[in-house]
Amino acid sequence: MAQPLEKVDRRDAKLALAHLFVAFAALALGGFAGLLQTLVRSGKFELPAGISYYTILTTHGVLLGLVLTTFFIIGFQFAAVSRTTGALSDGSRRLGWIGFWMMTSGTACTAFFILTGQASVLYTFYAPLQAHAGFYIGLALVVVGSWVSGFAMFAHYARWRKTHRGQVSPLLAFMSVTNMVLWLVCSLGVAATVVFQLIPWSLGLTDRVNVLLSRTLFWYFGHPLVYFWLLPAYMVWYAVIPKVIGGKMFSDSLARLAFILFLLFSIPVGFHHQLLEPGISPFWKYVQVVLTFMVIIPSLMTAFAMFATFESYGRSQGATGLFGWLRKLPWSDARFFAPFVGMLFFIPAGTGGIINASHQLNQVVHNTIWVTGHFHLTVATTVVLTFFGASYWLIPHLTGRVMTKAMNRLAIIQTIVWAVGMTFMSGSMHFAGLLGAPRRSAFSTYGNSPQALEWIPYQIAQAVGGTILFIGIILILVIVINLAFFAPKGETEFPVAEAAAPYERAALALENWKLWIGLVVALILIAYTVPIVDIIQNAPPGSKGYKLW
Ligand code: HAS
Repeated sequence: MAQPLEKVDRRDAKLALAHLFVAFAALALGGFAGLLQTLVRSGKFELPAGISYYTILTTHGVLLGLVLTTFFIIGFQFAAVSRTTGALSDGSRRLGWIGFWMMTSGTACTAFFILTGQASVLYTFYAPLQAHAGFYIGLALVVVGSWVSGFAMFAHYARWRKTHRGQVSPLLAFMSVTNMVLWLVCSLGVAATVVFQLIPWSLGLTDRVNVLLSRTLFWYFGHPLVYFWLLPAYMVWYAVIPKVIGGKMFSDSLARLAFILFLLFSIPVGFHHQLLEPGISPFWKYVQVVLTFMVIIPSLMTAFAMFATFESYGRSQGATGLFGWLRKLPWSDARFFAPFVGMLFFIPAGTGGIINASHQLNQVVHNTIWVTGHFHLTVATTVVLTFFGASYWLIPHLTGRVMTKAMNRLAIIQTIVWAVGMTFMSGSMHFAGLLGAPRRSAFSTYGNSPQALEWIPYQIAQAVGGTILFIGIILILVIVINLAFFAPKGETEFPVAEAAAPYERAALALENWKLWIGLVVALILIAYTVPIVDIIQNAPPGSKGYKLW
């Protein structure tokens, strides 16, 4: 396998850093909105100046779910490809900057319309709720900008392969490319509904919208979106954490296979978000639920690989007994501790996902705040804690600084604060959801109905958790600002692990993109063609737009 390069090129570092700064700015603003939401839902606090709950809920979801994640991921991936396959060419870097500015101006446009109360349609922007056209146009710019960045990565990877014929590409580059292929294929769905349905409708060019079609196109994008968030966390788990703990990666081929399985199975499954939606035949829901259970397999493979990595390392250090290896792990190193806590939370988070995907159980939890609890464990804990853990080496690597012991200690405290806050908030969301508390709703006692009154203590616990989490946001921002501008100058490693078996050579077939993309297209056509034709052919007249805020 080719020797990985040691450092990210300085010009690529700037590009990556620019993305990370926007991501953390989104975290600051979106996190503050989150704090306000939990306070409002406790029933003990009202927003001043007539600000709508739904305005801050939209701000929170868009900035954290869409902006923080997309910017962090693209910045991280630019750094990863530059580190492992060499400096970007001038052309690719220019494309990267064009993508960055398109995404940033799109975000500014969307944020303007949300903050001025003209787009309180939440992050899923379900029709027939209708936002100002500027909201959709801004989002379209973000998506197209991310494609431009994706093309920059593809071009760089293609150049590397041309000059390294017959070689397997470095793992992090392979993973970044897989994630961008997944993103490109799935975001075609959201681009289609935004460009062909929602923008003309919000501009008044069309009067009515096919609601079911727009939701179906949204979820064609919306579920793979969650794996677009998850895969960079898995990149850190597979390719970085083994090096951080001083061990080796369990298997390079297993990691690649897991990523290919995500590419294949994460897209044709959107109906598991629409299991209670009328207008889609139960047969097609069943097909997509089966495919959903397929996409659980690569996560189970990842759990296996992580356990194997940790146990092999512990045993190599002389650990004995069933769990003796746990004691050998570097608990005081925040680069390991934060992602590890993320992994731990993924066990209940993933279990919750399997419950959601089970058709009958979905009837109990759908549209309840249980689902909000589920995604705060998955994306807001597993993924985000891993991103924080990665920032502890990535930012100083890119800025030419080193993390001090004091900052490392603060990062450990930050992780604990996050875990405690999320246990309160997400735990009570799960319980309240089981008692029927709805999601996407402001505080209400529903005319003091006894059932709604049961939810109040859980909503207060959510506010307690939300407040603790906000302290966690302040802590991470202090650390990030320190690492970017104030930490002592020096060299920080971008850790990249070696495979346990150095002679292991991943099958070149895993990089046969024609084969994998062909299979992806075939699976999508099987899962979606008949239902979409049906949704279009048997469509009701469509709906006018509503502005209910
Ligand atoms: Fe989900 C709804 C099903 C994973 C995010 N999900 C959502 C929404 C979001 C979201 C944002 O089927 C709400 C969307 C909205 O606004 O309406 N989800 C699943 C399934 C999985 C899953 C089957 N979701 C995720 C991930 C997300 C995410 C990942 C973000 C990053 N989800 C659903 C369904 C709904 C849904 C339905 C719709 C519900 C409804 O009705 O609206 C699976 O991918 C989960 C598989 C994961 C595992 C866990 C493996 C564990 C690992 C950790 C190992 C630990 C180690 C450390 C090694 C099987 C890998 C241990 C060490 C020790 C010492 C113990």
